[in-house]
Amino acid sequence: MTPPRTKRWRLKEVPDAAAESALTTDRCPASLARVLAQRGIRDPKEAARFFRPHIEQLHDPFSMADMLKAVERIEHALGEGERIMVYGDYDVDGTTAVALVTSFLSRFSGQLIFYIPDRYSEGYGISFQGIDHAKHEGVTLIIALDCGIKSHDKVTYASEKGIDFIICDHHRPDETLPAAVAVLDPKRDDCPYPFKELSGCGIGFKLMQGLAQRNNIPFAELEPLLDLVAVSTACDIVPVTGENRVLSYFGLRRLNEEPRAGFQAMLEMANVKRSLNVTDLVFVLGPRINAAGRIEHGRQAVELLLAHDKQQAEQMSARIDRNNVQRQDLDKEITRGAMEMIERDAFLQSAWSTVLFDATWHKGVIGIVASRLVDVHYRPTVVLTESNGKAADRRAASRASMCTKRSVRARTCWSSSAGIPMRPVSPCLWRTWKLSVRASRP
Ligand SMILES: [Mn+2]
Repeated sequence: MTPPRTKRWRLKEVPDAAAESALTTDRCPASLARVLAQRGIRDPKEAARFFRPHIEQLHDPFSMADMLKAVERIEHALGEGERIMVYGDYDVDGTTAVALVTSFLSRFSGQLIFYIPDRYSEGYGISFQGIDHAKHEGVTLIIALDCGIKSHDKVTYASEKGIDFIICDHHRPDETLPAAVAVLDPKRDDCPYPFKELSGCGIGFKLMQGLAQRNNIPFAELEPLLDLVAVSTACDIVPVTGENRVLSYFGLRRLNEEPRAGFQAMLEMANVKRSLNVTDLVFVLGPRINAAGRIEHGRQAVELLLAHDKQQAEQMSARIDRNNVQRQDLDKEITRGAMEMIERDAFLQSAWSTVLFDATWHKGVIGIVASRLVDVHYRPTVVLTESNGKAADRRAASRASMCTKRSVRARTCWSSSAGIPMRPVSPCLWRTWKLSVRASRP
């Protein structure tokens, strides 16, 4: 039997000596200078910027393609008293973005609603169901956050119903963009925005910054929103460099000095009393926010983030904490089951990939389980469960067409540690991978 393949460590290159010596001063020892140089910092001035983030280092929101169109459309909607829907995904980036835009716009409009799709019945991104709900509510403008860049059909469907879209996304676009009023996405080829790595919530923030800037609202009034940006930046695993570092710095300060009721309640529930760092956002706040969408509904996370009342926040936070405990139990139990499946099976132990199926596994945690298996076995991993009450038998589970025929949910995890996101398996990928599939039913 071949031993499990282990991680391969690749050491960062030693930076050129010139940068290293330029950075070495009385206050900056050589070891620190080397680490800075490895991060691409060239001189003491850049190092000072790195250590002392300043609001002035933020970029002009109007250098983002379509920003003016987006701001003008929102101004028009506010002026006419149009009903606006703020739409976002059920994960941390989506729910923080929805909370951010909703809380800022609610200062100018009493005609706002927000919408988070159901993880299981609607899935990621913009749904037809969400648009139908918007129509039913008399909405004429949807602001989509952290999603929508590939939703060509949904945007067209909405426009046929008289609903405009503003899309704020940070995922890579297809060759064409959806026919929205404005598409904010620094990863658009034609977007001159100097920083490409904002989170979805970060783009929502830039939109609010643009709106504030054009209406002479001082930056101080946007600052209370930065806690949400910091949490999204940490939990969406976007690099904490450039503008993200500035936003995170001020967001963390806000969280530590004056947390909003929802975060305060979550921190009390988690019994965290010290000052928070970026890692705490990922491991303390992130899983709790996500647990709402995994176990019940992402809407609850947004309601908690928007809460003003301490007592109300505490009640909501307790509920989310119960979700999180349940998520942890499922996670532990399913991870143990999955590990045992591999241990029991000589083939799976020595295979180049891991593919596991169990009809009883909870849909909300199989992605986490897949990443845990990657941490141990370090190979491409697919974890499958059954969805919508349809059975997948042994044979079906070994066929490529399973995903389409049997609506079995799949999550792949090539390597979470390499920073590549998890995404659903397409039937086409199934055919090309030629993975060895082992299915087992309890
Ligand atoms: Mn995101």
